[in-house]
Amino acid sequence: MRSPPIRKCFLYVFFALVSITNVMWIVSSYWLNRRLRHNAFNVTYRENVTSAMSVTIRITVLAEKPVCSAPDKLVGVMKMNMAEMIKTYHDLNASVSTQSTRSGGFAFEPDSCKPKLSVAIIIPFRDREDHLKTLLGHLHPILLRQNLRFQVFVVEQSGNGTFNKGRLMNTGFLYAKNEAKTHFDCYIFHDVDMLPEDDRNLYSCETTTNRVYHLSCSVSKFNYKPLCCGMTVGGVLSFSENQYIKVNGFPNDYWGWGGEDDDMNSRIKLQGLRVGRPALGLCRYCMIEHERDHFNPYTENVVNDRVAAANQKAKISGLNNLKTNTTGVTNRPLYTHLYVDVGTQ
Ligand code: UD2
Ligand code: MN
Repeated sequence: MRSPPIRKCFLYVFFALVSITNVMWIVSSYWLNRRLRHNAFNVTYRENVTSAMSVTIRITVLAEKPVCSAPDKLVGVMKMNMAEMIKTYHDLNASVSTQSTRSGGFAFEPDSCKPKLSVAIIIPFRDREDHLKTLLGHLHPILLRQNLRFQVFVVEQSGNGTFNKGRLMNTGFLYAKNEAKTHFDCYIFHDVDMLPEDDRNLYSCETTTNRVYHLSCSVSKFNYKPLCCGMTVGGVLSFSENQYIKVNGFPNDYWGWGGEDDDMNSRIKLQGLRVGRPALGLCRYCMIEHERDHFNPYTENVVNDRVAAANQKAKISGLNNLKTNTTGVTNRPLYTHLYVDVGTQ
């Protein structure tokens, strides 16, 4: 049966009004959001657009966030079931937590306060996607609990040539320092397979002393034996910007597995810096078990010769003569991905 014209008319007017209201609501929310950001207010909003007719926008307007105090939500020792963690690793295309805000560019920070420290995490990478998923799902909530602003840079070596971890580290550092939109106080060089076991091990650095920090000083791979004085600085190592520049970064000429960490150890000493280590219980890390990678072979003689010559070399191989080519940069939900041609041996 056909509706009488008057009813049809009402329906048209009704739908027109609803559509106009929706459009106005979206436009005004967008405008408000931009204005408030501009005025240094903090706005968090969530959009859930299920259809043109149903728009839910929640806007929380807070005055300027307070500066973060010492972290008070740390859990301490984390019970980690590796078998479970590896099975339930995180989807790299999804955000980990709703408790964080993007701050200028692609760094994260806690919703509730303004961090005092800003940290770049630099991960050398190739062909370890499962490790990356496990690490990021685990690390992101810890860094938020530590009240940090942070951005993760995954620096992937392109092609199948021999791995060169030093060049990847240096490329990641220079990108984070010069190209990222956030200023970083600390640069933390982080193997992809290292999972912190205690969130009181702060991902920070010393900006005013001569100490760099070896955050991973007790590792499952070495049966949690304390790593100390004169030993390797592999795994997870933290610098201020000036400290990393002072040591001229990692050496560029270690191809394959081994040596670059020992060379770094000697660079640190050569520059009169010291290696600090957190209290033993705090610096426990679980290294995900793995085989040696196919394109990361160990060449004993070459490594030993180079480490012996490390002190002479520190000034001529590192940040100051790095020649790599970053062929792609992609900002993904959890990290910034650099795709790097490190050159050939
Ligand atoms: C030790 C050190 C590590 C490094 C290495 C010698 C500790 C806890 N770790 O680790 O810092 O100095 O010896 O080079 O002391 N990677 C890839 N794909 C590859 C090869 C390497 O992603 O094909 C990356 C990844 O981040 C990995 C890191 O390089 O964690 C170190 O390589 P590794 O895990 O094979 O070396 P490992 O466990 O002997
Ligand atoms: Mn490893």
